[in-house]
Amino acid sequence: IKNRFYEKASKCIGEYQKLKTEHADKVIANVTIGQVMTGMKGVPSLITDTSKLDANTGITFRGYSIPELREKLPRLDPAGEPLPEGLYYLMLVGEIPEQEDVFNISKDWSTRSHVPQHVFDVIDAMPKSARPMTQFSAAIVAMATESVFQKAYRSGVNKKYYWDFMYDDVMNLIARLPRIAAYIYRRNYFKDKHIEPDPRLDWAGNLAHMMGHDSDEVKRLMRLYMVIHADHEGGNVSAHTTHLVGSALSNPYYALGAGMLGLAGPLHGYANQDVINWIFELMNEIGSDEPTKEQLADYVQKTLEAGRVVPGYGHAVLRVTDPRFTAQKEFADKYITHDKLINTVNNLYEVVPPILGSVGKISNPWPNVDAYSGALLYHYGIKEYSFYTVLFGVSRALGVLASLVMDRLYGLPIERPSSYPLKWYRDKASGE
Ligand code: FCX
Repeated sequence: IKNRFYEKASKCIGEYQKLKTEHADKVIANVTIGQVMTGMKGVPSLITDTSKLDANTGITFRGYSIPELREKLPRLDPAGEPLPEGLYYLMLVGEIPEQEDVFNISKDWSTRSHVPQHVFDVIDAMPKSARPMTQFSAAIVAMATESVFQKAYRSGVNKKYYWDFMYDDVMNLIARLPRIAAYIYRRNYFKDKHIEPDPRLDWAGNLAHMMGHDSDEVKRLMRLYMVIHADHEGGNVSAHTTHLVGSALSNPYYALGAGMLGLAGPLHGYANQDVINWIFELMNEIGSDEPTKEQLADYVQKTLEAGRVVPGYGHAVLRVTDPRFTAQKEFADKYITHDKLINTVNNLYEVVPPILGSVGKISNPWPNVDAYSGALLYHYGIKEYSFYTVLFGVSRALGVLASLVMDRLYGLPIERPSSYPLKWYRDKASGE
């Protein structure tokens, strides 16, 4: 896979250089004050090959939508879900892999999956009250002792080989994340009763296994979960942070650790825990675990009146129901006949959009990925929702780290946009 990646991706180095030198003055967009004031939305400023987000159709990975991935990527059995190993290959190489390629990645990750003892020691040094994302990001950063990229840089390696060392770091890091995540899970919620990895299992199946959830259905869910959360083009907080920190030639452990801290924010990945927390709050206040649609509508109104966001709804780019939400709903429709929490999530899907739509200022009233994921995990017995963002993080690593390898292959520079005092924008607004 390394050779295949280099063969394909190295062809783009020339293209990048040509754009940089021959077309440097070409204007591709005008930036408005509105865009600056609303988080740089829609300003083209990043290069990301792994995936692209369309406001009306959702995410595609190298051109393939989520339904297409579920159909075309290799699986362990025909009725199951695609293996995230295949998605990683697709993001990196740009082609749908063969079954054999996917099994090779599984094996490769399995052999690279040993986590050094000091990483567990760092986790164990923290109180169990430390949030799982605090433990997860600290563990990732602690593993920077293993960075071959950092060692190569310090030994003066030529910059044209950076990508090669980055590739190995990234493969090692991805391989170890399930073990770290499961360790935090078992430490926090199962009194440190850890479960050893099973080298015969695939990457996501092993994660479910090490967490102590061994049924075939949970493993299927975990594979789907790891595929749909893996990437969402380059501008979201976790992807952009990883890329930005990497642009300083920080090693990928630092870059991903930083990205994970961005994912931990409530407007990003933490929303997947917030959704469940908010639904339990709602059930508690209403006094029923089967609230009616009228009761749900009242609670949504109350949430808005309290100046809070409705978690799991809205998006910075999307303007339709998130296809990642739909994929999870299809999974639930296929496997789950009756579940009060899932029913409530389905009812909220009917109730919330018209209310948010009527507010006026909310650009997208539709659900995002986080509106469904927690209810599915909860149904399968993964009820410790303060842990959910870690699962998002394990998956997100696939996309952002594949991009990091490409960043170093293309030789992307240190990122450095300009900032101005507020007065400068005020003067611009009044034409001075
Ligand atoms: N509930 C209430 N208000 C909302 C809202 C929601 N679900 N979504 C947006 N708004 C509000 C914003 O807070 C903002 O209010 P303000 O002008 O008073 O500051 C206004 O509507 C305009 O925001 P908008 O342009 O629609 O959205 P942004 O791009 O600024 O923000 C997020 C996008 C996703 C952050 C926003 O919709 C939100 O806070 N949603 C709830 C949290 C959530 O689900 N996050 C997960 C997103 C994602 F899928 C992920 O990263 O995992």
